[in-house]
Amino acid sequence: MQHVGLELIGVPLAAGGAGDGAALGPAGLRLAGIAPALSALGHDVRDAGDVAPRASMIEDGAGRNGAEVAAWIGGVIDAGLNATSAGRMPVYMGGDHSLSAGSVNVSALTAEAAGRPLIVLWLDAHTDFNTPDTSPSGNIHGMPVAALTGEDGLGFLYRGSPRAQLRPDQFCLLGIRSVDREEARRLRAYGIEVMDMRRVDEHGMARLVSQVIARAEAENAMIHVSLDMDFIDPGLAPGVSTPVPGGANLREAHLAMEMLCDSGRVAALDIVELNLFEDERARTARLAVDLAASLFGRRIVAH
Ligand code: EXY
Ligand code: MN
Ligand code: MN
Ligand code: MN
Repeated sequence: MQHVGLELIGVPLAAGGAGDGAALGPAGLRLAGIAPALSALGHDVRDAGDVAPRASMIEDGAGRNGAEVAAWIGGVIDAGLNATSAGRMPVYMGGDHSLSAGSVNVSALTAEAAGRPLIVLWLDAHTDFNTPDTSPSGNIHGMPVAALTGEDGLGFLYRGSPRAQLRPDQFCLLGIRSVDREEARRLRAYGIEVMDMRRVDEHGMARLVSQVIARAEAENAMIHVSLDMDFIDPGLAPGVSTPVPGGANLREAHLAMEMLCDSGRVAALDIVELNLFEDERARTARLAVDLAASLFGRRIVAH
């Protein structure tokens, strides 16, 4: 792949998730060697350090820890725009998945400024399309897709920030196997594309990822890759807060990354929901680094 400037942005955010372990995610990715792994592929890698939450004036947030999550998302948007305005590609190291309400917004703003559409490939066990009204837990990491598609009850997350318009048809959710009842009803009503694990089983990962890339080619779109580590089967990636059996296997996950790399359309990467408290001998942290390496050009053999 073409060598690019990559900007590592740590987001030690756990307030949007279940439990506190996701706050150690950036440290885990750094210790597992994400910077040298990407540098070894020829990229110019800069570690911007950890995001600072914005001083928040919000008192009327919703969901659990709403005001705190909003402050972090403000910090994510500032750091992401700082990277993209300097022509660097952000790699957001979470932290829980609520951070993607900010990171995907940055990619959409950046694509908009370049006159390009954006497609969001959401690799996850969950659809993250709850709202404060439908959520069974109140945890905002189960809501970022709703926030990004303009759900009224989540606009507070963007107060004080520029905000892009994202339509439901710009999202493709892949690897899904846990959807709440009301969430499922809303996904259908909004027409969001859900490629669940049954579709992976029936059609294979290659065909599904090809479809996403073909659409991006037809629209000349960029692709934001949002990788929730619970996308992968918990037998391989136990270090997550909300494991669901029946996930992607090792080769399916790497193949998706390799194909996305070859598309030349990746705009940004989120690596989220790594929870070191739940990990076993750092295998999930190491797997996350290996998947990032596949996305940025590592190959078994050169083709
Ligand atoms: N759907 C459940 C909820 O909203 O509480 C679980 C969400 C888990 C979200 C993880 C990060 O992808
Ligand atoms: Mn998620
Ligand atoms: Mn998830
Ligand atoms: Mn799609």
